[in-house]
Amino acid sequence: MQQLVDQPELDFQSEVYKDAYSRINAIVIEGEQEAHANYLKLAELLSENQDELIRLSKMESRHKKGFEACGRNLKVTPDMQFAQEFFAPLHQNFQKAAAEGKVVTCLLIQSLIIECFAIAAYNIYIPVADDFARKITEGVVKDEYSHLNFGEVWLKEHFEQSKAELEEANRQNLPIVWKMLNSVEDDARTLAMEKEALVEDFMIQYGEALSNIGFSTRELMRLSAYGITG
Ligand code: Y39
Ligand code: FE
Ligand code: FE
Ligand code: FE
Repeated sequence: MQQLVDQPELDFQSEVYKDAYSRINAIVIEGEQEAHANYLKLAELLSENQDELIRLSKMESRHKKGFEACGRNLKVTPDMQFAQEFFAPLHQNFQKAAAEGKVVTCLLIQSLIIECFAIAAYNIYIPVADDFARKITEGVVKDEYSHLNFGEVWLKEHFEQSKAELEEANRQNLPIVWKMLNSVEDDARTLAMEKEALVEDFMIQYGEALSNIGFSTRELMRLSAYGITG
């Protein structure tokens, strides 16, 4: 993709860039690691989709390896402690839902919210990434659309009995996403990823997903903006 004319040249070797990358790269590595574990857990909970979910979990492991290579390529050590704290609230909510057998909540957290977050982040990153990371990320983002599709198809097929749990899970988890975005806003900007663009892309992906599952326009507008200002 063409560099915007008013975009200052990014220096991928600069200490400022590498410092921000140590956190963003760690978030992505941790996210892929947790996504791997989450799909294995979903494979346990949804035995009729076991083989497909195990296949998705293996894709997440490959993504993790790819992003670890991106960090090594820039000679950056990922700050995994930061990344674990970053994901802790969503991670805890997923674990709790899984322990209670709440498959719909687990799917909303991983296959809708986290996948839409990943798709938004990777779409915004690709045009401003270094050449090595861009090639890796282009391959990964295609997979993430297929993970989102798994969640959409399952929830569409079980829409009527899932609707109330989806609303409640959205209410508990979407505000966490806005907090997560705020907490990396400065680092993302250092990588030339603007928060406004991330929010916009997330809302488009998430709103489309809710629409595909069966929510009306009115419902999905309310759901996808929940907690964004407070
Ligand atoms: O399904 C997946 O592979 C998702 C786990 C990966 C999440 C990646 C989260 C990226 C957030 C980056 C924020 C940058 C501003
Ligand atoms: Fe864990
Ligand atoms: Fe992934
Ligand atoms: Fe994924």
